[in-house]
Amino acid sequence: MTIDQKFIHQLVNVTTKAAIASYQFVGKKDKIAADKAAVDSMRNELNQMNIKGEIVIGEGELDKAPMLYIGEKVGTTYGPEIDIAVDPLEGTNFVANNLPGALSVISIAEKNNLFNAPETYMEKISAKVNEKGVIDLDYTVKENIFNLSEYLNKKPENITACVMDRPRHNDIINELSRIGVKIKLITDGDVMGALFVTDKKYKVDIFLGIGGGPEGVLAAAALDAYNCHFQGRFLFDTDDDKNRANKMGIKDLTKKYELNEIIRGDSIFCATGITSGDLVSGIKIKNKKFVSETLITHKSSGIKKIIKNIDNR
Ligand code: VTB
Repeated sequence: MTIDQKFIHQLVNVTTKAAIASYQFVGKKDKIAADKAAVDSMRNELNQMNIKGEIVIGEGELDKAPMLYIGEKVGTTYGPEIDIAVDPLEGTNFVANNLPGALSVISIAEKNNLFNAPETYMEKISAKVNEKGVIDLDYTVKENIFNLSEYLNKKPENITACVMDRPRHNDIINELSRIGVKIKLITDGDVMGALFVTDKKYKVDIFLGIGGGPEGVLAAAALDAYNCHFQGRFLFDTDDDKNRANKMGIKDLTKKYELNEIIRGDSIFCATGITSGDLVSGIKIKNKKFVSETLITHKSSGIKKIIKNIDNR
């Protein structure tokens, strides 16, 4: 089974509208209002789609409503059963502070093909490698870099690693520096960070570190279409996290997931820029119209492209 291509433009519409809604808050120092605008818009647009949709990766669980919460049903119900992962505003700090890289992101897969996980941290690694055993979450930083260096036929000092700038990554960053790897530090937005490995133009060979689990699942959806390697390991630190994971049917809390255990079968991924970043341009206003860019991937048709959209409001 595949997901009908007609859903691509409907999803581009969903993330584009959410991006425009959030754009009104660029530089306004209000993360919550920016996020709420994106969430409200996304829910409204999803509810108009002819799908029987369920949010499996969202912003928290039921108690955190009015966010798009895990388990929330969306769509008219007249259509296929679809699992949905959303990050209506990825990079709330970017919008609040008018910084590059804010995105509105969604991914869909057929029912039961998208990992159902609570909102916790995830240890992640990605690279444009389609062989097993080159990079692995269980390897040391050094092993990963040396293996990748051999695989890419590139000296370690010519390899670039993208890491989120967090104290928890000090050991990774120090080790990368010791080996002489070039580091690309990002302040937030690790969906984008993980996707930098998809194309040479971003000049990133490997992405690693701990970030949001939902962001990891979303990145995996796009990486699948690019035939990249991705592994994720959820980190369930508190008892509350562990109980929620158990309730969701996750038995082994320390399991390392391969990309095809996180997302299976066909999928669509859309990310629309809110503020301009390396991946896509942000919202621009030209002749009173909103111009946006969206990165789209559709696994079964092999579509991987950035499209421009002009919103006639
Ligand atoms: C990331 C990143 C987000 O949160 O997953 C991160 O993609 C989670 O880590 O853009 P921290 O708690 O350390 O921030 C963001 O930075 C913000 O939602």
